Amino acid sequence: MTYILVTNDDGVHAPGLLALAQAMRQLGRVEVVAPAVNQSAGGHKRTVFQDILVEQVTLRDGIPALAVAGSPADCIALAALGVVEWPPRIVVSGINRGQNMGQDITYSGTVTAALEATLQGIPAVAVSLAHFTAERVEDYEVAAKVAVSVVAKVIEKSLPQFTVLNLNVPPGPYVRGIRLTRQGVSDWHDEIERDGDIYRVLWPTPVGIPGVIDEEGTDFWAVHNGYASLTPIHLDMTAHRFLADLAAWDITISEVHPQDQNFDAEDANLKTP
Ligand SMILES: [Mn+2]
Repeated sequence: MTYILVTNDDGVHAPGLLALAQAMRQLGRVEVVAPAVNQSAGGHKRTVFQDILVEQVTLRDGIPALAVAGSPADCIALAALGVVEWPPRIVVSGINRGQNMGQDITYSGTVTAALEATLQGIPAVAVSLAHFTAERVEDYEVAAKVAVSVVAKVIEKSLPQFTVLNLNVPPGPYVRGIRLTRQGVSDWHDEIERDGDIYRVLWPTPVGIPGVIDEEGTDFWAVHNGYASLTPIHLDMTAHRFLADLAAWDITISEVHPQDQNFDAEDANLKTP
């Protein structure tokens, strides 16, 4: 039996999660562990110094689920640490209400849940629908079908270490196919409002996909052109192409230590975490 863990960042009662959980039942046994409330744009947050409440809930079609008072990454960590009965063979995160492309993926709880899964040694796919106002389960059905094709292949092939797949599906109803893409560049313009001491940062409200640099071969380009976009993402965030330039800066330091006669450099090194 293939155990599939489904999570999201929009919260356990989001329509995209229900559509995804229903579709994944074609591929194995589905367990749902998801945030109790919307955690969108929460990034790769983990709860480590506070208690985490986990409650049994029932989704609209009767699927049992665990609602976690925490982040998407908390959900994955809890599952990997034994909160679910069986170790998940794969994690599928989504279907997010709205795309997760370009550098927005570092904000995305949908994507960071997948990143947490690969840290825990579980292959993972993040799934997003490029439609910020999709409220009905049916709105997510096409994206769920695309996800089934991708997830079935990942179950067969697995994924390299620290590597996840980021799937974005255009708002439909037709999807022209799937394109392997690289991460593009998003170019949002946040705005701020002030009311006395209260500041309100307004996220851009996208109509379509504005404000992006729409270069061929990117995730944005594919979705703009009616294709599902599949981007492999790796957790090695080193800017490899910049390393040689940085070396040419020739940053050096002389030995650094406190001006304390009793300072024991060897002892200090031992205590360095
Ligand atoms: Mn979200």
